[in-house]
Amino acid sequence: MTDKLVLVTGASGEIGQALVQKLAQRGGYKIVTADFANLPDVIKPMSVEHVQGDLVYKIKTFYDYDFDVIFHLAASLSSKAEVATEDAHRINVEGTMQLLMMAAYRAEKYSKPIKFLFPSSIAVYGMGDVETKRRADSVKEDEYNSPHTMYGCNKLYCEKLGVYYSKFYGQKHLDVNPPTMLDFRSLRFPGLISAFTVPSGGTSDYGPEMLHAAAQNKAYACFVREDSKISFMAMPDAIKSLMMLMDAPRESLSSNVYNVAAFALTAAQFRDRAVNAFKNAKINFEPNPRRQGIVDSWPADVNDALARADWGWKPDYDVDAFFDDYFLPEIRKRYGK
Ligand code: AKB
Repeated sequence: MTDKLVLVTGASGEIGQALVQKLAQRGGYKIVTADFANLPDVIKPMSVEHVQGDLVYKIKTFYDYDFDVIFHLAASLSSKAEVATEDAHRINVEGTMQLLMMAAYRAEKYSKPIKFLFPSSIAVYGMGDVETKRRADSVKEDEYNSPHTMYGCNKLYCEKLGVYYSKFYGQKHLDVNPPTMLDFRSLRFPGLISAFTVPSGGTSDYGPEMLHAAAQNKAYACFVREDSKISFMAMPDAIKSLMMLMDAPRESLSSNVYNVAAFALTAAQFRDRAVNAFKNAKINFEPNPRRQGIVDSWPADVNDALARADWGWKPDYDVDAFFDDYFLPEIRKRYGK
């Protein structure tokens, strides 16, 4: 069987690096990567070609490729997007729309299905106020869809664009013989934590930043209050969910968009775990009003019952397994602690 041709945009980012490694390890894929930045050395040999630059201006390049699967990971994350809103809109919305158009065009022209995997986020939710967040606790996909951030608006709109291009573009659903599909599948990720990379530009970054700082004996000033609670997930589980959703038979999917969850923690619980693991950790709390507001607008937890029912989603790492079996052993190797 010939290898499937896969495009991974945002390949140099945290999810991108982990995903490219997983695809290469599984085998059966020819991986084309794209990113604004160079490819990190660790994934360079796994990419058959790297397209470097701004996706919006590079899009023409991709019309010549016969992709089977597209993972569109490139994005400007929530904190960065909030200070550079127009830029974020261009990267997050314009880039996604261009890629969806290309995929829809090729799927129809060559009568060949293309899977389009899109990481969305808990940022699509907007809880209104802290009391509503506390009362709601864990939210379902169709609840509280009123984002407070540019990034959240971008992600929610791109979910809708994905559904539009896969189901309604050209209003062909009225045809007796509908055209071959652009098969759009999206996951709403919580804060992700990798033992190998650190995020930048996000608002859930206080979780991984705190842990990586503690592991290196560096002091850390957490930019949200101790009681701030959102859901988090180990990077290997994020990659597992992307692979599971890619593999799921279309007939089993009752939705285009799924929550995935693993564990929800307050910032104080993170601190306690960090101090417990690294006795010299120095962590204090200096809330930044802008970033605090973003975290307050995100749900304390998400309900992922739909993903569990439709395609058998289950994380490998709950909070104890995350620390004991993944993060701490890996980080101790990395920093020699
Ligand atoms: C961010 O903080 O912007 C991201 C996210 C939760 O989507 N990590």
